[in-house]
Parts: sequence; C-alpha cells; structure tokens
Amino acid sequence: MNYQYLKVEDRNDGISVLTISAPKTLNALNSTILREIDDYVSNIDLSRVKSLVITGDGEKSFVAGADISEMVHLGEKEGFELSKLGAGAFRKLEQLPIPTVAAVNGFALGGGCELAMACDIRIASVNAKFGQPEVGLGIIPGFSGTYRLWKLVGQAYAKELIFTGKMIDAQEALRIGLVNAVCEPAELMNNVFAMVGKMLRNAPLAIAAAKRCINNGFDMTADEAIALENVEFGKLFATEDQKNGMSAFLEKRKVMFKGK
Ligand code: DAK
Repeated sequence: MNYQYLKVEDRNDGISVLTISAPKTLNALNSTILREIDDYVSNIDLSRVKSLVITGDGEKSFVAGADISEMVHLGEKEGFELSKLGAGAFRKLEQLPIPTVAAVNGFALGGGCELAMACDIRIASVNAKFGQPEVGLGIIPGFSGTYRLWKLVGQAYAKELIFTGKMIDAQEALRIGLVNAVCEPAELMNNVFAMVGKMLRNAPLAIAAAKRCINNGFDMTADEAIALENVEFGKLFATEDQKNGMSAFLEKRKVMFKGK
C-alpha cells in the first residue's frame, strides 16, 4: 500500500522508522492515517523488521491528537467506529512481537499520547508535551487511553491528567513514569537507535516472550501470570538461541542470536 501520511524508512540494522506526516494539523490522526497505521502493523515483514520506531514529522509535534476537524460532525455510530479503528490499530501495534519505541519529538496529546503508550518504550525530547485533553472537547480518550494510562502511571495521576486535561512537560512525564528517558531534540533519534541496538543484540524470541508475559500478565491473576511465565520460559529451552546463548557464556565467547 502506498501511504499518503506515513513515511517508512527501513534501516539496514533491522530498525524500521515510521514517521507520521500531516504537517498542516501537527500530525493529527485522521481516519486515513489510522487505516494506514493499521495496514502497516498488519503487514509488517517480521523477517526484516526487528524493531519499530514511531515518530512525528517536523520539530513541533509527535501527534497532536485525533483530527478534531474530522470528528466534529460525527454521530454516535461513527464515533464508535472511529474508536474501534484507532483502538484496533493500536492494539495490533502493542502486540507486535518486536520492541517498539515512540520517539516523542513534540506534542503527544490525546490520540498522540495514546499512540505513544501503545509502544513498549517512550523516549521524549525536552520539548515534548503530553496530555489527554479530550474532556475539554466533550469526549474521553478513545484509543484506549483510559486503560493504558493508569497502567503506566497509576490511577490517581491518570485521573488527574484525564479529568483536568492539563499538559505536562517531558520532565514531569519522566517523573511519573510515562516516558523512559528525556534528551535534547538533536539527540533523540540517536538515543532511540542506541537503546534499540542494545535490545537487538539480545535473543529476539526471548524478548518476544518477555513482552507477551508483561503485556498479558498485567490483566491476569498472579497465579495465571506466573503460570504464563513458566510456559514461556520452558518454550525458550526448545530454541537454538537458548543453547547458543548459554554455551557462549560458558565458553566465554560472543554470541550472535539467530531468532531460532
Ligand atoms: N486536530 C485537527 N487539527 C489540529 C489538531 C487536532 N488535534 N491540533 C492542531 N491542529 C491544527 C490547528 O487547527 C492549526 O491549524 P490551522 O489553524 O493552521 O489551519 C494547526 O494544526 C496548528 O495548530 P495551532 O495553531 O493550534 O498551534 P499552537 O502551537 O498554537 O498549538 C496545540 C498547538 C497542539 C497546543 C494546539 O493545536 C492544540 O491544542 N491542538 C489540539 C490538541 C488536542 O486537543 N488534541 C486532542 C484531540 S482529541 C475517539 C477516539 C479517539 C479520540 C477521540 C475520540 N472516538 C471514540 C471517536 C481521541 C481524541 C483526541 O485525540
């Protein structure tokens, strides 16, 4: 599919950079962009792409929310459909078996904050601003923000952010655990690539298993989550990477994982 609003750069280190580009609206998510994100994550070639980085075009904005001009006239049924479209695409993104990182280069508001939260890691430039301002528009976060935000920052702060609609800066986002790291804008992509590079030196099947345990375990009872970890742990002993990784350690040699 040829994308109108997404730029895809497949780097030769296995990192794919997806840039959302709608400069006239600070990269706000219209339904075409949501469909394009859905298409991209549904068809991602995991034989080549080992990690996905999402960012916004320009220096001002990651994604300034869902496109308000498109939403203004929606009725209940269309609102429901839009929410399903965005939430569905973000869920597929969250479930990709590879590490995903949001490189937040400016405003991450509403659906933009929700997109960042559907990634595994968020790294922000110092000029990033986060918020869920939807209640000021008469709606609520509609791309799973009411669910993911409190998982990340706890219910009290999530309610404060959602009920007040206030914007917080990158340092505050770091303090509350919404982002993993903050850096100068010029350093953002290098820092992201450096962190992803460290991940990609490790066993990909093990990372995918850890991601499944963390993502799915949250919604389980302790016994279910621990049982899931037991199963995932056991399965990794059927992989070449486990044999290779442990022998390499014992033989004091470097390991190259194959993802097998
Ligand atoms: N949608 C459409 N256009 C937007 C936009 C947005 N979210 N954000 C910015 N723009 C446009 C502005 O209208 C302006 O267009 P022109 O006037 O130049 O034509 C242009 O981008 C530049 O913006 P500003 O002139 O406002 O730039 P400033 O630096 O002064 O302010 C700002 C930047 C990001 C603080 C401000 O633009 C702003 O407050 N934007 C709105 C942020 C916002 O409220 N975002 C949350 C959107 S609501 C649902 C599923 C999901 C959602 C909702 C429902 N279903 C259940 C259906 C999610 C909702 C949201 O994300």
